[in-house]
Amino acid sequence: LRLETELRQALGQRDFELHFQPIVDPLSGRITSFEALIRWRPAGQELRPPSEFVPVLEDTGLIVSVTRWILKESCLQCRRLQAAGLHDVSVTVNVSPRSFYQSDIVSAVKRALQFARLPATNLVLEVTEGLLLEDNRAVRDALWELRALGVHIAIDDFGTGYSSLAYLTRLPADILKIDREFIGRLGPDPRDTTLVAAMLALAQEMGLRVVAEGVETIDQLAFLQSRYCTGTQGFLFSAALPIDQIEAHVKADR
Ligand code: G
Ligand code: G
Ligand code: MN
Ligand code: NA
Repeated sequence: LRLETELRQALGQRDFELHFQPIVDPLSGRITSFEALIRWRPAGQELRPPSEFVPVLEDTGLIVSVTRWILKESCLQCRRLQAAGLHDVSVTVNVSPRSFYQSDIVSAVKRALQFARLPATNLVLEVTEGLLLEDNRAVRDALWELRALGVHIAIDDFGTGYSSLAYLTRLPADILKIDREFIGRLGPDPRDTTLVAAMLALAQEMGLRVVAEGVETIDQLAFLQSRYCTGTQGFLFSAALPIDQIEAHVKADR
């Protein structure tokens, strides 16, 4: 309960910040997108990781207004990076199931895009596999409306949920994000390597893009390149960084 009170205050005082982690095309090395990841910095204290507070935001429903803020801020910062020289870069925003059930996510997305003057095709929404498996009518309608706007849908933590793949043929998914659990085990056990290869083949057959998460080594990258994986994300490239640092890098590279 104390944490809830603190989080309500944080919302009013704007004690949240977004950090951005690059998603890289493994063949060209170019940055195609940034995943926005929320951080909480209570006044005068250390940065707190999302595992400590996102569940509380969800349980209390505070996540709905936090997500509205994240959407606007992410779209604005994406425009800023485009202006700094990353002309067609996208931004990827995590949207929790609660925001689909308890708010008008489609209006929130439209408002954020208009506010930032960001083309819808430069916004990716990350949803968890669990949301899609529930097969809820309202969620399905919202996903199709978002797709009609031009927004892309990515499935986070792909492969860690249930075994049903049926939703892939019914729902408007554009991108599968292979959980870092699988990428971390590439190499040592050939069965895990086979599994990732099969996920990549499935995605290719279905015309979906893939982002491999948690890429930390050159060997993992080389394997993903050899299988024509379309996106890579992880500490090999960069952790999530504040926007000012990213903008400085982008400008220095030009
Ligand atoms: O950044 P790491 O930074 O520790 O993020 C851990 C997890 O926290 C993410 O995989 C994601 O599930 C969740 N998370 C991070 N940022 C957000 C956010 O902006 N919204 C939601 N709903 N979840 C987030
Ligand atoms: O949305 P999701 O749960 O996938 O959030 C990504 C999380 O993974 C964030 O907490 C981020 O800090 C973390 N992360 C990103 N890249 C790496 C990596 O290469 N290795 C590890 N161990 N964690 C990573
Ligand atoms: Mn994510
Ligand atoms: Na993930």
